[in-house]
Amino acid sequence: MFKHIIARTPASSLVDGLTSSHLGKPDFARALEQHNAYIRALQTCDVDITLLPPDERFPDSVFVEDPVLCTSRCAIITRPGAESRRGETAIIEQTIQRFYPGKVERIEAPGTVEAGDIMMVGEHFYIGESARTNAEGARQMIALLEKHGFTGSVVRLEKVLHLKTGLAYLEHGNLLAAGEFISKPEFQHLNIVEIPEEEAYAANCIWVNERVIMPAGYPRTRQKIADLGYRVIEVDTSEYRKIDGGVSCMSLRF
Ligand code: CIR
Repeated sequence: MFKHIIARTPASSLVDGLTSSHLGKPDFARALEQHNAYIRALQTCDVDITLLPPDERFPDSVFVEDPVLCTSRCAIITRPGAESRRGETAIIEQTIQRFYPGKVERIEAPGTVEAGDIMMVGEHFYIGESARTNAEGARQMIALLEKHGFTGSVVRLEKVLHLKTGLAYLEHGNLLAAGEFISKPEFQHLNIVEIPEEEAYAANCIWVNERVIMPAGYPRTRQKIADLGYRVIEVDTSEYRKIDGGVSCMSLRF
C-alpha cells in the first residue's frame, strides 16, 4: 500500500515543456484544471498528498516522478538526462529529506537517470536504458538499490521516452504493456495485458491502493483493467500528452 503522494502544481512555463509529439502546445488553463482533477482522484485513494508550488524556471517540473525514486527503504535523487530538467532535483530535495531522514542517496555524474525509467515490481526494480537514463546511471541505481536490499536489472528501450511510457505494473502480477514491451523476454513471467497500438498512450497508468488511475478516452484499455477487478478512475491528461507526460509522471507514490 502507498501512504504518501508528492505532486507539483504546473507552472505556466509548462507550455514550453520538452516534447517529441506533434500535438501542439498545451493550453495552460486546461492543464491546471486537469491537474486539479488528478489530485482530486488521488484524494480518493487513502493517501496523504503533499502538493508543491509551481516553479516557473522548470517547464517540466510538474513531472515529479523523474527527479527522485522513492522506495519503501530509501529515496534516490536522480540526475536527469535532459539538461533543462537537471535543476528539478534541487527544488524537491528538501521535501524528500523530510520523508526520508538519513536515507537519501544520489546518482552522480556522469550517470544520468530519470525515474520515469524505473518500474518497481515487488522488491525488484527494472531500469530502462533510454535517451535519458544512461548505462552508468543504471549501474549506480542498481548498486544503490542493492545497498538497501533490493534488486535491479536493465531493460533496453528503443522507441519510447521512458520505460513507464509503455509499461505499468498494477501489482498482483498484472503488467500493462504496449509496443516494444509486449514481447520483451524479461516480462514474460508476468500476466501481460496487451495495450492495442491505437491506445498505446494508456499503457501509462498508476496503481494506487487497488484503484487504477488511467487517462480518459481509451475504452479498450479501460475495459481490460476493469476486467482484472480494479476500480478504474479516469482523468483527462490531454494537455500533458502534448509534452510526452502521463498519469505516472505527475506524482511520486510511496
Ligand atoms: C520530458 O520530456 O521530460 C517531459 N516533457 C515529459 C516527462 C514525462 N515523465 C515521465 O514519463 N516520467
